[in-house]
Amino acid sequence: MTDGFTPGNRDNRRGMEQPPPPRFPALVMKLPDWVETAVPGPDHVYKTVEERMGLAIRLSRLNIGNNTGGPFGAAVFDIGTAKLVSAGVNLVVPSRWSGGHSEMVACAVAQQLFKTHDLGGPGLPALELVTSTEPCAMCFGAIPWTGVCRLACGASDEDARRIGFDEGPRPADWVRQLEIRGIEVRLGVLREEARQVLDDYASRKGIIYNGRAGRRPG
Ligand code: AZG
Ligand code: ZN
Repeated sequence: MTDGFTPGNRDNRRGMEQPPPPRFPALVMKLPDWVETAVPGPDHVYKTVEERMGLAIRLSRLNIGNNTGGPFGAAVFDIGTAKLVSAGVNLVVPSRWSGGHSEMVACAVAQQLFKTHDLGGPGLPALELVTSTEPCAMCFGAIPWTGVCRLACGASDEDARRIGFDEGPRPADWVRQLEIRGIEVRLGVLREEARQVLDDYASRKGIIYNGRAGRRPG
């Protein structure tokens, strides 16, 4: 029914009532199209952690070059085969999702591929998350929930803060806290190369998208 003023849902061609549009939008998240062509084929073996980090950094650089998000890239690898499982880039601004950090995106894509929320679940290979910058407080909290069992990081939290990102209140013993939960952590892998992407983003005046535009109360 319509009130005669507001456009209704009547399909005039068939004279049939259509269901109202959903009140809440569906959540759809998609990697930028360029990612498919930016990664080597599925049989490529990433023999070293530096090679795996090289891919995460490459994703971070291409993300700013293509204007598809912030200066962060991540990837999930099968530890046994050393092959790529999934890729992630920062999608915060284009997806209008504050949680769209590269680590969360890479894990979410892996979870869709394996059809489970738990990447440490039965029958799954052991998985490593490689991120171009150390996880922020949000991602630190979320990583144990993803089910990965290894984490490798490039640039440091300090490198990200230096260009203005508020990485949140991560505990000083965050590495130990992950290790207690069965996640082996490696820091500073190709740090200089990873930091260069952050610095380039800052020089180009890329958006620093902190919550509340970085305003403090008061
Ligand atoms: C971020 N830090 C990391 N490590 N990754 C992202 O995608 C981020 N976005 N903002 N800070
Ligand atoms: Zn994060």
